[in-house]
Parts: sequence; C-alpha cells; structure tokens
Amino acid sequence: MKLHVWGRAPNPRRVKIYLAEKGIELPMEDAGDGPTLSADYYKSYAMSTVPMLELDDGTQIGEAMAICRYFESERPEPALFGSTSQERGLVEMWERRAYDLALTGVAEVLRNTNPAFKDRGLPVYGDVVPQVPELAERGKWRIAKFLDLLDEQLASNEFVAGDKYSVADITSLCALDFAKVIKERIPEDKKNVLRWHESVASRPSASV
Ligand SMILES: N[C@@H](CCC(=O)N[C@@H](CS)C(=O)NCC(=O)O)C(=O)O
Repeated sequence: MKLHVWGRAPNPRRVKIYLAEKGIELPMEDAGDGPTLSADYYKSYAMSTVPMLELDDGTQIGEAMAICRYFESERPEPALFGSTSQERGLVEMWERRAYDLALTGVAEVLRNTNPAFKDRGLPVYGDVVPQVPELAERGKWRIAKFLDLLDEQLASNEFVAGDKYSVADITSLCALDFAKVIKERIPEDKKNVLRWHESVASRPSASV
C-alpha cells in the first residue's frame, strides 16, 4: 500500500495530517514533476489528482476524505469523524463547508489567475481548461463566507465541529494555510478563527 502525494499541496496534506493524528505510518510517493504531476502518474490514474491511495492489489482510492474514511474503518480510535450520530453529522457538515467554501475558494482564485495554471483551470489531464479570471472574485467570496461562518461557530466551540478535534479541523486548517498562495490571511477581526488556528497549527500533526 502507498499514498501518492505532491509536496505541500493542500489535498494530500489533509490525509497526511489525518494519518499523523492517528499514528499511522505509510509509504508515500511524490507524484510531482516540477510544476505539474508527472506524465507517468497522469497515465496511471484516470482522475489525475493527488492524494491517491494505492492498495496492494492495485485498487486506487482517490479523494482525501475517502482515503481518511478507509483508515477510520480500519482503525476507529481516536475517532476523527465523530462518535455519536450528532457528532458525525456535524463533522461531515463542517468538513464539507471547509472544502466547498474555503479550499475550493482558494483553488478558484489560484487556478484562474496564476500564469502557472494557464489552460489548467481545473486539475484534469489532457484537456485544455481555460482560466476564467472572473471566477477569482467568486473564490474570494467563498473564503470570506467561510470565515464568517467559522468565526461565529468558534465563538462557542473549541474546535470546528464542536468540542473535539476532527477532520473538519484538518480541512479548515489546510484550506486557510493554503490561502497564503493567494496572499489571503485570516483577518485580524476574526478573533475566534485566529485563536483556533494558533491551537490546531501547533499540534505536531500540522508540521507535515
Ligand atoms: N477532490 C479532491 C481534490 C484533489 C486535488 O485537486 N488535488 C490537487 C492537489 S491539491 C491536484 O491533484 N492537482 C493536480 C494538478 O493541478 O494537475 C480531493 O478531495 O482529494
């Protein structure tokens, strides 16, 4: 079994932090080749993105949260997807918001404005996907919306989905750290987000 990753890219980082929190060690292979993934990797995996978990029988499991769920089922403790029905629902909801609003928002700005992503507006291989610079504003709106929601949530909760650390914290952290590439920082008035960020960024798992 091995995990295909790519430098400090945010989606593989979601899995790396998850594995560190679980204490799971795994062989990892960097699929990068300069500014893109390698041609061999693109050919070997139809979805052409990382992370991807390759099982010993060749089965490929892509999508960061699908990979984390694989390990959650193999090793349930510590529970990072919640333990009760209510916790599971809230973790799923906040993780999805962090992905759809914050991480997708940053990607929307980066991929549609940075010359390095010319004709790669989406991470697909072989097709030309032109940049749409107008999408940058929508991406920024997504990030701002998430920060508003998150700051309110963290006013009365230690962690993103409640009183326990979960994958919702992992995706939120990866997304907000990744925002540095578009020169977005957590605004000073988002005091609860800043307090939370300091706490989760200082966990040993966040150093990956
Ligand atoms: N929905 C996927 C997103 C994966 C994704 O977009 N990964 C990026 C790296 S963070 C990628 O593979 N990019 C390849 C490229 O830009 O060619 C997940 O949750 O894992």
